Amino acid sequence: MAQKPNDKPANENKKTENLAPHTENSDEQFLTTNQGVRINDNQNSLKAGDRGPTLMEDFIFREKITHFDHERIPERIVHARGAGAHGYFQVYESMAEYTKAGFLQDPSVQTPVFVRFSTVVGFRGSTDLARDARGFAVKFYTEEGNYDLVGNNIPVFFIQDSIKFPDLVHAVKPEPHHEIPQASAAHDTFWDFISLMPESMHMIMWAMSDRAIPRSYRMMEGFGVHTFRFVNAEGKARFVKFHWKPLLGVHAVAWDEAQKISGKDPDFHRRDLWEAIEAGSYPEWELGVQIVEEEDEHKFDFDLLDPTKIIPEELVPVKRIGKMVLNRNPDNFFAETEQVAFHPGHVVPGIDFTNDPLLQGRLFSYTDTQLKRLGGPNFHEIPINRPVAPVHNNQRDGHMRQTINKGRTSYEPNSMRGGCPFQAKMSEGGFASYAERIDAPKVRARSESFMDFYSQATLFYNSQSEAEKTHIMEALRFELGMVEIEAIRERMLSHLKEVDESLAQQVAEGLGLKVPAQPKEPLNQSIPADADPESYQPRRRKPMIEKSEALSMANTAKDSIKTRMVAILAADGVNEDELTQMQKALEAEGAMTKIVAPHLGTIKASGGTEFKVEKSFLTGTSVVFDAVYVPGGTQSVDTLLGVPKAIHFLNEAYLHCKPIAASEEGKKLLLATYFTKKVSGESTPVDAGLLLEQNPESFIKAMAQHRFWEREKEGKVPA
Ligand code: HDD
Repeated sequence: MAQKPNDKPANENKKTENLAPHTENSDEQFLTTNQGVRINDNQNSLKAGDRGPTLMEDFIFREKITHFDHERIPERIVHARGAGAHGYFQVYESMAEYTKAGFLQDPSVQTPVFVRFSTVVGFRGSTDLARDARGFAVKFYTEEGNYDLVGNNIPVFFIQDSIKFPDLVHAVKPEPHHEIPQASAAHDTFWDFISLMPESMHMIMWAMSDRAIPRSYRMMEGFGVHTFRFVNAEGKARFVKFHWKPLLGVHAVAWDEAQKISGKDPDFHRRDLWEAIEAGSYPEWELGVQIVEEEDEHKFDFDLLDPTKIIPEELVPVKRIGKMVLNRNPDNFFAETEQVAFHPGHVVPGIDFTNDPLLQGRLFSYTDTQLKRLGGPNFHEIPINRPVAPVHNNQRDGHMRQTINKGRTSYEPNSMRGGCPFQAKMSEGGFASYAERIDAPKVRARSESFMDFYSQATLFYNSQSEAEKTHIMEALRFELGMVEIEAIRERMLSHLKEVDESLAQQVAEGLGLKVPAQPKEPLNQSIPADADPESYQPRRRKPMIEKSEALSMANTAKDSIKTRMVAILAADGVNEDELTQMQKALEAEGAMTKIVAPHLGTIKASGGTEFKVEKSFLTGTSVVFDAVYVPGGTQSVDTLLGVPKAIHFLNEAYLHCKPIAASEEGKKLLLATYFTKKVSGESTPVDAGLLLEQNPESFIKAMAQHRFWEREKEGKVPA
């Protein structure tokens, strides 16, 4: 098994070894052509005379330019923008009762993984902070072959059948005539489509929630979405849903903040992931499973095969079965993150599919897309895609074939090679599909059990905290506000009414519309031409539960400030004792601090020590920090009082509901802000995120809360 020998660095494993022969390091080396010929002049092309034309003979020039001309490959049609990392997965205890998957048996085994996080809609060069679902794709390099869990940070999907995927993606991508807007669903074609697809309503609730603007890839959940199957060594199958639970909790930024980050640092999430790993603060998730016995398949008020539904954790608890740690950044973005090819159909013995019609379609799409994107059928030979398990078969040739297959036979059965490579019995690890019994007519149809479009959208909405509900309402006002065609807005209001009357009402107010009493046209237009529309009408089932705690981010882990970024606003003369006391206390809890000052270089503290300035008010911005601290020192505070951007920094941090701390003297700067009355105590209630004395312990506690959304009710901070 892929166990890590003790004498190796912790982030080396069998996959690192597998990548090693393919890596290149130019240190101390001569520059050469691709043929290995050393180059003597890389500055000038070969010419007929020093002012003459370039000669065709110049093989160095030709090779260099030709390669350059062919550097680009098609980006992914969805999930084009992403960031990846290496790591490992380790199971807590054997899962043999449920699955024979080798990597889920032995708690002493670390299985190498490569993970790629992504936004869905935007192009490769777009922004990380778009309102969007995030891809969460994990490749496990197991001893039995690669297993890919290709999920999202949202547990449901927009559509129930893959045949609608091209329609969905065409609708959400920039509009075809002018390619506007970038990385955004806030436009007519998307909402036109959605307003005619009631099955998307549950996903829409998630996409309009703060889940769609995560604080960090490291602070989001992941979901396999579909119901899969676990199969044990006795051949017994059970349904399973996969979850990734981040140990840092699930946290988001504010929408205004997300929009600003998109301008100030469009690489915010990939930078955050990279820097955390470089700093040794390795991101960690627990893998959770919800297991359902086959005989319980029809016990729920929804269909387990419907990818627009969750199994509420109250009905089937999530059992945490292992941990994933990301501990190594890729060496080369293109070679690894861009060329990695995921596929929900990459499974290992012990894990199998169900008939979820979205999953079934995905099983076709992913290989097909890699053929186009990576240029041919040998993409599995690209180093990042190679399994650590040996590969032997009779597939041959094709563009860019790397493997040199020995021998005369490339067919089976054969006698000339004693039948090799030979089939494996199930007892020898051979994959055999779960023998599900199917006896049904061949029809183009959708099961009536998929027709409950609104109950779980309502369940999600009802499970949100007050602040989260407000954010959903505001997101809908924003998105539908960007839509130009009024009929689309109205259709959406009709759907929202089905989810929650008061939500529809509030959104309607923002749009200056009335919630339609009766929709003008049928809201479900995904009906086959010859079908009886009656059987495609939405039907509400009585929900088994009204609320689910796990659906609200307000109930997430709030016990750590590890890797949170704190801005320390300071200038020359800053109170050295206060500054260092706070810095030490925060860093001891795993937070990171950066001094933000009027200029770069260094500042001289009251005790004479020079402190490095990480950001000036020009290069730094409050939106990339989690919290702000203002130490004292008369000279420092007086200087900052004369810097409007320092005041803006604080106003903005306050607007985005972040914890702010100041020492007794630092408080003077806070009195110059828009929230001065809160600082002077003239206005109540007391803000638990505003710490007005030098008290690292309280600041740490406040930071662990992440945000103080109740401030939003004040609604008048001009930042
Ligand atoms: Fe997909 C990429 C996740 C439905 C077709 N998908 C892609 C990636 C993720 C997902 C995370 C990026 C992988 C990477 O980082 O390289 N997709 C999902 C989830 C879905 C889903 C969670 C619903 C549950 N996808 C889906 C459907 C289809 C596709 C229904 C088509 C029938 N997805 C693709 C694709 C992509 C892709 C076109 C684009 C690039 C790629 O595959 O490698 O084949």
